[in-house]
Amino acid sequence: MYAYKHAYCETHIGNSDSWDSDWGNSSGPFQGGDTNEASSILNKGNSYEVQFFNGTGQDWAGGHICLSRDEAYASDLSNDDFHNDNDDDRGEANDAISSHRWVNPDSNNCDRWAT
Ligand SMILES: [Ca+2]
Repeated sequence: MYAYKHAYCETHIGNSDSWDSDWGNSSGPFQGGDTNEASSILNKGNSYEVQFFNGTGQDWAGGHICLSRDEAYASDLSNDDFHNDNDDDRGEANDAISSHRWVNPDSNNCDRWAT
């Protein structure tokens, strides 16, 4: 998966074929200022979906949004909300992703898909 600071995959923040439970700590593929920065995301994986979270930690709880397999992408997260945000304001997923993991497509972990 790939994450970018701006819409339409401009200004690469980072990429990972693994998971990272905190994009703001000092370990893993995403660190420090990478948290709450992503405005577009891409999944080039063929086998697994990517679940992105508003929060951090290996409980993988709280709001999430997903990308499906085979080059699914969200070109502008200002159109997207986390799954537990059902108000009328769109765009809360923008500059708000703080962790990610890969999930099996059969796991039913994803309740909302980025567009
Ligand atoms: Ca990290």
